[in-house]
Amino acid sequence: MNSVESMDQTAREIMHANDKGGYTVPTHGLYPYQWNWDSAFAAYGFAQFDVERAWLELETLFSAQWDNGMVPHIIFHQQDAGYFPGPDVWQGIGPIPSSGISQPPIAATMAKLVYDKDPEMGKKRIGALYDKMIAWHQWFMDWRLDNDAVCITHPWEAGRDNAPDWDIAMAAIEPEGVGEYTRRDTTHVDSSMRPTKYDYDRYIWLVKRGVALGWDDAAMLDNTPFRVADPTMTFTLLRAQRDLADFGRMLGKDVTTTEAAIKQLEAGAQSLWNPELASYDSRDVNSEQWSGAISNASFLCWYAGLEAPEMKSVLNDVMSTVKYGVPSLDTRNEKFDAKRYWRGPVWPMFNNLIAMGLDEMGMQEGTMLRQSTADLIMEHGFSEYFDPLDGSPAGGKTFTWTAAIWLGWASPTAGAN
Ligand code: 2M8
Repeated sequence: MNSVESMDQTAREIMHANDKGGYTVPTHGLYPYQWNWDSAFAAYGFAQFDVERAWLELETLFSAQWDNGMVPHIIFHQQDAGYFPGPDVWQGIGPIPSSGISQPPIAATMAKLVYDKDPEMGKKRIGALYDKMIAWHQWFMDWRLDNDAVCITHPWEAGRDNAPDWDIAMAAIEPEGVGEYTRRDTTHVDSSMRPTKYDYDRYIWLVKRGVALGWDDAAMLDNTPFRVADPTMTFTLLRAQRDLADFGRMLGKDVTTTEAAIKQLEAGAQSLWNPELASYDSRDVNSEQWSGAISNASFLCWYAGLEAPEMKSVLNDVMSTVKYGVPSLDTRNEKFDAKRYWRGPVWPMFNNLIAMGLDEMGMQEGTMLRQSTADLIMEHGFSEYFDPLDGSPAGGKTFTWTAAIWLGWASPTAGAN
């Protein structure tokens, strides 16, 4: 068994090894670019030993912001043949080559954790980022709402790429004209741990649709084939708006608009309550059907600041079926697949977000989740995700966000420095 000290040391080494100077790759090979929410986690990890570097990570992320406020999900700082689809396929229209969709907005929340490490430095750095965060959050409010819940326009936008939440919407797509392409992910990772060709055909088809429409938000909304109201997006934006409002008050800004958005998103969150499932769920906007999936995103309700007492027994039921929770899909769901990416595996960084909410609500499950995540990483390393039944590591190795949340939360020494 590794010692805590050697684990802390390895985590810092992973962060350094994945640092490209100003931004961090999730892991070399599989993901050779800057990803949006991965970078926010990276900032949190860096803040444990280098607060200056943490702010730089967020500043680099926002340097790719589009004129409409959108902050892209991938930023292609340089070409790399090891990843598909790259900048030539995406044809983003921002200041730096990028993808054309966004990702769960956790940057303001992570910025708050970075700020707390050194408020004096934080006061100097948050000012320039604040307006950019406001513009990004407003872009979600303008273009992504349905019944006041936040929708995704591509499975990659939620960050839970092949989650069953999108199966209905994906089935409605006929991926004509996608043509031949070569995936790179399955040269790095066993294909049984990755999305299928069926998924990729539709991912690429949706990217091509965006390119054909010049990534124009209004045009893309028209007859949109893919629009799913999602707990990941709704809960993370609700939380991020609260944190941004706190920053705004601290900076002496008028936060009326952000406060109104919080009220709106609180109402929107209730439109994700599936009474039959007795859980928060994803809702397909076009077919008006529930996905019927209790996912790890369902448990971000507390992180969003909702009391949600009825979700406590749902969490305990799901946790009782696995050795290491929280599985990305309830094991009792027939689509559960222990190793296939977002259809079953446990993701330590997701646990971190869930536990933040549990802790803030004074629920002891937060401490238990932290301990179980620490055991998982101690025993099985810093992988991208893990089999929740036996802990076997899956996906990419030496992963930035796993190292980052180890340093910031899971390690017994977290918070000590
Ligand atoms: C995964 O997604 C990318 C596409 O964005 C991929 O599979 O190529 C997801 O796990 C996503 O949440 C994550 O941000 C990204 C990089 O770690 O990988």
